[in-house]
Amino acid sequence: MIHSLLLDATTAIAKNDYVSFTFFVGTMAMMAASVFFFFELSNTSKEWRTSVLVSGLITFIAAVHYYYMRGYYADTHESPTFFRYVDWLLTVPLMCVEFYLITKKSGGTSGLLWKMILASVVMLVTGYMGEAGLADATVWGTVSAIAYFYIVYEVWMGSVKKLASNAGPAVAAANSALGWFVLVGWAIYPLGYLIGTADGQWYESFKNIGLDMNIIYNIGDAVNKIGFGLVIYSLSRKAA
Ligand SMILES: *C/C=C(C)/C=C/C=C(C)/C=C/C1=C(C)CCCC1(C)C
Repeated sequence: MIHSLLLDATTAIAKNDYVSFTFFVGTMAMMAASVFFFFELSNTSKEWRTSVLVSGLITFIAAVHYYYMRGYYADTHESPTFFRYVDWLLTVPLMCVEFYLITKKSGGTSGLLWKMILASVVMLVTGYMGEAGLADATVWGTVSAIAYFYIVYEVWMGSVKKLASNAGPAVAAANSALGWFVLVGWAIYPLGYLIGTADGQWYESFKNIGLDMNIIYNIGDAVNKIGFGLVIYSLSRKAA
C-alpha cells in the first residue's frame, strides 16, 4: 500500500536509467548545498555575506530547475533543453557576479561585470540555438565557444586576473581555483553539446559507450555550481 503510494508520487527510476538517476541526485545535491550556504550566512562576516548569498542563489535556482527537469524527463524521456538553458541563463551570469564581488575592493568595475555577463549570454543563447535545432549546431556552437574563451581569458590573463592579484593572496588563490573550474569544469559542457548534437555514426558510437548529453550536463552542473560556491565559502573563512 505505502509502496504503491510512493511509486505514484515519485515515478520509479529503472535500474539502468542513469539519466533519471543523475537528475534525481542533482536535485538533492543542489537543495542540500543551498541549505548549507543559506544557513552559513549568519556566521559569515559582513564583507563576504553577499558572495556567499550569491553561491546559495546559484544552487537554489538550479535546485528548482532540477526539480522540474527531473519531472519533465520522467514524463517524456526527452531532454529538458529549454529549462536547462533558462537555468544557465540565470546562474552563469551570477557566477560572473562572483568575480565582480571578489575583485570589487581592488577596483573591479561594473563595466567589466557587464562584459562578462554579455559574453555569458552570447555563449548560452547561441548554444541554445544550436542545441534546440533552431540553427546550425556547428556554426553556433563555435560562436558560443568564442564567447566562452573570452571568459576564460578574462579570468586567467585579463582584468579579472590582474584585479584578483592586487586584492591579496587569499583572493588571488580563490580566483585561480575558480579559473580551473571555468577552464576544466566548464569544458564539460561543450563535450555534452557535441554528444547531444552529433548525428549518424557518431551518435551511435556515443550511445554505445553509454555517453549521454544529460548525464554529462548533470555532472557538470553539480561540479561547477557547488564547487564554485565552496571556493567562495572557503575564501569567506580565510579572509575574514
Ligand atoms: C551552472 C551552469 C554552467 C556553469 C553552465 C555553463 C555552460 C557552458 C560553459 C556552455 C558552453 C557551451 C559551449 C562553450 C559551446 C557549445 C554550447 C554550450 C552552450 C554547451
